[in-house]
Amino acid sequence: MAQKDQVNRPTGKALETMKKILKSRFITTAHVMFGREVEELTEVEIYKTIAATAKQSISDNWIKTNKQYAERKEKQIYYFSIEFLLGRLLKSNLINLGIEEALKEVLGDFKLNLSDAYEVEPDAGLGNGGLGRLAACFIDSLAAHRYPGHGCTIRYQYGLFEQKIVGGNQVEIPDNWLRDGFAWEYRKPDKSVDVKFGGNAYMRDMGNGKLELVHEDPMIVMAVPYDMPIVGYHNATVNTLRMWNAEVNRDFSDYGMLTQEQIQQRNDYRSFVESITRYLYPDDSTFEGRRMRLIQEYFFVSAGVQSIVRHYKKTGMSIYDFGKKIGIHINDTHPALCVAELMRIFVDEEALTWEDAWAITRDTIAYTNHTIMPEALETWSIDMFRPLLPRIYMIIDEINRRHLEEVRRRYPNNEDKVRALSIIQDDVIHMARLSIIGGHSVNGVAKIHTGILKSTTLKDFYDYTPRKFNNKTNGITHRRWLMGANPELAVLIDDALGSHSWHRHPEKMDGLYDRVDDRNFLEQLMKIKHLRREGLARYIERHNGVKLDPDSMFDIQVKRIHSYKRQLMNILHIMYRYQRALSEPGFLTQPVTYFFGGKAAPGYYIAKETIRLINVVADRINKDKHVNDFMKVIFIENFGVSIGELVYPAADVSEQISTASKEASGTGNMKFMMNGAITLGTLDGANVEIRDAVGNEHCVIFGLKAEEVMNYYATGAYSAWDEYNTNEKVRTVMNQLVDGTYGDFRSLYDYLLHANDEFFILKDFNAYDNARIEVMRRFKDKEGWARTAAMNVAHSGGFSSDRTIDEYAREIWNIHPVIIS
Ligand code: GPQ
Repeated sequence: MAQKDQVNRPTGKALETMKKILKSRFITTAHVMFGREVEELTEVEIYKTIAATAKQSISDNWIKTNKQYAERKEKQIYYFSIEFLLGRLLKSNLINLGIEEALKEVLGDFKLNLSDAYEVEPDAGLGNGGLGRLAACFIDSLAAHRYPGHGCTIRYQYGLFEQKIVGGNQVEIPDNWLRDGFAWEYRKPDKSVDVKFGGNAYMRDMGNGKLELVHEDPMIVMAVPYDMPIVGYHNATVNTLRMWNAEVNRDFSDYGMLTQEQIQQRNDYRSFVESITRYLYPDDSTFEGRRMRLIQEYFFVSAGVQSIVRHYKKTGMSIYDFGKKIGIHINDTHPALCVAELMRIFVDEEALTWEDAWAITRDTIAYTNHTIMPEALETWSIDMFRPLLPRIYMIIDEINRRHLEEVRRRYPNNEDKVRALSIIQDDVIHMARLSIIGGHSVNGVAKIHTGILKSTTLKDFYDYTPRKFNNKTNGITHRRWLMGANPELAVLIDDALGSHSWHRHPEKMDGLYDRVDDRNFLEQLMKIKHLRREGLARYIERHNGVKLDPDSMFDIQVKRIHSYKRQLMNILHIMYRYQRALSEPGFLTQPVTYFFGGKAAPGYYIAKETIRLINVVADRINKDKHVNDFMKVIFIENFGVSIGELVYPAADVSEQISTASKEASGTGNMKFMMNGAITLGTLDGANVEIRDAVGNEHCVIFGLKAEEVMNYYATGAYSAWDEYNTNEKVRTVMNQLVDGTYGDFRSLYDYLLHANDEFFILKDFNAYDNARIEVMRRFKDKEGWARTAAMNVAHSGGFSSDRTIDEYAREIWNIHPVIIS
């Protein structure tokens, strides 16, 4: 980037001036918002006053940014995602604005503590896991690198449920995150648009040889946008995340004139509309096929696309240049209807020819795939789809008809190919196929994942249009996951590199490579790790009532609970070691604290039983004086972004143990590595690239390879029973699931044996055992371990989403940094 980095931390006179301005704004804001002196504010009011003070540093740049993008007719990117898992925003906004230090001091003058205020903010939990958090990291990096790139999503009234553990079981509590209002949003009712559902759509002959669309009796839902500023890091860029809310489009107060039936209809309509944006669906990587989910998808797609076209037309640019000036990125297939909605607007409203509309649409759209798991792929039955979205169905049908004509020209007399490439097959609409056909780019999220898409999952499409396919390995924003979550480590890196430039150019972190043999540096790094373990231990003592040893090895698996992620293998292995420890005194030599954290989808029985097993085993072990100095097991309740900020920096070992081929990328693996944990993992997702970056000496890899897994699936040659019968370690712990040692876990036993262990937990068990022994062996060598931690931090710059976003910008979107002045 051309422009020189600005100074990060103001000092001396500049700091004094900044403090003065912030202080007077802070006092005035308290007066204006709450009619109170600062000393009288409640906790929530303090938080809100700080947020509003920060907003005053944002708004000028936000207006400027929008104005300059428009004036310069810059190409804009819109990242459509049904989830944005933002977490808390106050701290990251203050860091990005460069006013955190100054505000801390201003608050100090009032005997207030900034970190207390951070804790008051609820997480914006508008996502389930990796996919939603990726979107949040991406918009941070877009703004940091001054790209004209925005987000588009749903403003759910309730985010992902809050998890409570009651008697070992997960209980779901609604996440009423908007209860006290959301400080960062701006309602823009004048920018509302109408979204149509149902009714009757057909083409009418105009008499002059022209056909015209008629859409009779649709139900109209008003989409109202709420905009959030996305603040660039120490620059003047402020992009926008637009969140759509569903509302009734008129105010019905004239009940007196209506019949009972009409009143009933209106009430039904109102309750339908109000339910559209009420809940985030809590399923991660699993397709549920619920009608309301399809309604949500079209709702935010239609609202988002309509508002983009409306805004574009205001700039006066030609509709034929739309694809050169606008990019729409669809994050997985949930926003795939962007393809059909763009076509609808171009053909029905802008009167373009089908051919022109299609060329522009494909120029505009790009798609990211996030999984190869068949149960996650979205397929809507025509029976459900057509009555709900009649015009959109007609358009998809026509897209497919023309597409298949082309397929038949390419592959004459090959109806197998036609079926495989058809968007609609057996009365079902395949959303991934629509996304591929309707765009110019398809990408996977890690090298191995993209490879599998090309060779297996999407092979027919790769053969058909190989040039559309490309890889973009995921990344995470190091500003939140390192600078925000582990400030002492950030300062250590600043000092070691003698510069702040890695804050926006994370690849410069590899300069730390020069320090991995520097004793003093390693000592400080280990001190910081200790500090973070103490912090997590304090949190756990408060929440779980269990006292932990901050000198023990912290071995952590935090992520959604899912069979393929194999939390079950982890806890079975802990059961195995515990059982050995009881029968062989002296078996345990290395104190280890094992942590789990993550939510299960409410209807996912095996995942919920896994949580119960972890909690029952934890309770037993934590109360057993025989082993207590050497092992403890902790289930961290309600894992999410904010708790993650406490957890990742405290880890020594990062558990990344998914069945090879199943985890598309993983991003938690990157958060751990960046904070100096060693990866204990399979060759899956981005683990492969982490291994390539740090080398085998600085991670521990085990288990079946992706090809081996896929071979077993293809040949059916794996038998869980054989594994059970021939492997004593496996048999011992399996039997404990049903012999009463921990109560009754027959469902897990049956899942592994009778359902043939679809994720090879028994098969990989011994390899996992050896890998864990290897990790403990390495941990005992304190110097070697510190060096490994340093190597992981040093090589983590390539896993910043800044790198990922630069690649998207260059290779998919064709956008450039815009310097706001
Ligand atoms: N992912 Cl399909 C989700 O979090 N939810 C989903 O519904 C699907 C994928 C994850 C995927 O499992 C991880 O491996 C990725 O790192 C993440 O998306 C972001 O790409």
